[in-house]
Amino acid sequence: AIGMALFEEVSKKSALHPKPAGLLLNYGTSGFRTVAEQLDHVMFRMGLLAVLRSKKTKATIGVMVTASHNPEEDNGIKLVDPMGEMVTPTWEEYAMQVANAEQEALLTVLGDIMKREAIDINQGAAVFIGRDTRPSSESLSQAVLDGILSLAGHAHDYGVLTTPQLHFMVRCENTQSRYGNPTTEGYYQKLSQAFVQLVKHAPNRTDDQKHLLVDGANGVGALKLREMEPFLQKELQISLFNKGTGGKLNFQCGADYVKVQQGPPLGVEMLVGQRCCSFDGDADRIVYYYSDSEGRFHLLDGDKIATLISTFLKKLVTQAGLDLQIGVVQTAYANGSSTRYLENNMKVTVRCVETGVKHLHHAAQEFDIGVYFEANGHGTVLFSESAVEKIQQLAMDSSTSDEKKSAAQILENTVNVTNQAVGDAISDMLLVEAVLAVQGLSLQQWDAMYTDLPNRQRKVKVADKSVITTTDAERRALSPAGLQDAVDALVKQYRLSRAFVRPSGTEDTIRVYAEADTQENTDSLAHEVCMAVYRLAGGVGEEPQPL
Ligand code: G16
Repeated sequence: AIGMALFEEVSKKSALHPKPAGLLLNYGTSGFRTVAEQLDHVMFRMGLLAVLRSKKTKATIGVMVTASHNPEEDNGIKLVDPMGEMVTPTWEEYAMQVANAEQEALLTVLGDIMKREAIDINQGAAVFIGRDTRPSSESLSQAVLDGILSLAGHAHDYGVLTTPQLHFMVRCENTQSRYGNPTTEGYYQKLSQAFVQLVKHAPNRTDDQKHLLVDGANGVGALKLREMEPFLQKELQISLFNKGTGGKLNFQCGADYVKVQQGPPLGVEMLVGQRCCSFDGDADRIVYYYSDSEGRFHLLDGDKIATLISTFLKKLVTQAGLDLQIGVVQTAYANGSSTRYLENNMKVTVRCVETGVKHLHHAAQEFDIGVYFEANGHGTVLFSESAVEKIQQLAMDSSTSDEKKSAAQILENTVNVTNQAVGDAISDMLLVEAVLAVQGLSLQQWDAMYTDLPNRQRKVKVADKSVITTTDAERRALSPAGLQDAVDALVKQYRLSRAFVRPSGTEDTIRVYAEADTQENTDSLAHEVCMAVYRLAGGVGEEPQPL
């Protein structure tokens, strides 16, 4: 009887969030993502689905309203599972069924999922909601709330949060606060305490060394960083740009812009050699950069961050005498030089998986310490439970040598400064800053660990991006016929070259990646691959032009 009444409520409320007939959306690399106007029904329905997921897992589930690096006009939604990780693949499938059901079929689809998953309708449900600063996010998160309440779920709306903060809250809640307190204050406290402890191992830092320029992409990261500053006890002195007070979100600024353009964002006044970083629109990505005395721009992307962190961790693990396997997980976008450096110089295991944090996170869980980063700056470090226990025991062991103990204490604080739920620009920033400080490394020294191969990312518009399918962690195209052969033939004409094409899972476009011995050759390879995509995969609009 309870079930019937609830279903009537859902039916009534869903009529207020009608689905445009015929509209079909994909749960992509990181949830649903499209122009904000098309998303109201998706939001309402994801509220419903989050309640079911919560009943199923008997835990709090997260919903984040954001389109991250996409233009301000877009929006999207990400579902967060109990440990703060991305929702599991079977439920991505359900998410698509629920989002795409025509109005009259919605209740049947929900009923089927409940049957398939043996969900008890009387089980309680709780959902945490967060949203970014997009103008459309407020009303869209109201729609999520409507969905949750119409299925009688309990909702906690955090309002504006970074995506990683929402993931953090969910993990804290479901570990009964062992991971931290599920409040913004809890987040600031946990991360900054660990950071302050870490930089104690680097006494006498000058003001210059504590100074960092941050491009907030005109998004939520800027707001939250300002809130966090007092907790950092002046150990980090931040000059914040693109704070969102005037400029447009992600427009000519932010991590994605800087990575793709390989140049500085608008609105940041950088002096020669100054340490700068950019967040993206929901603050789950970060890249570093500086400009040298000849005015050359140097980018330190996700690959460089992964290398810096894994080198640091390996040194500490060795110094502590711990037997822990460190692995690095990358995607096809990882610069060839970074992979070679990690394998040949660092002697760590490297794995390559498909684009999307969900894939990297999963692969990183197979190591005692799994460092995962996409080249675009999305990543974090995962420490297995047993690794954390070993580190903690050693840090407290009074019989151990000072050297080992100090290494273990640094490792322990490294664990605590890291947001293990998901890649997090703020947490990654603190981690990088601490690693540089503790090792006394300058940005230039970090940059010199290896030299990136020249690389280029481009986009090609096609009529239907699903005509391109890929295999081998997206490094090879299976369809359309002839495309991979064409790419192979082009790659052969250059030295140290590599290229691949794949459909984006967040934008309506095909992405093209190329690298080769010189920037000129890379650009020409990238252009030729774009032309092959345009010709063989149904390009629309103007032909790709050489850069
Ligand atoms: C999202 C994903 C990332 C992915 C990026 C681009 O980032 O979380 O893992 O690399 O999209 O994906 P694609 O090439 O499929 O469009 P964000 O920061 O936009 O959430």
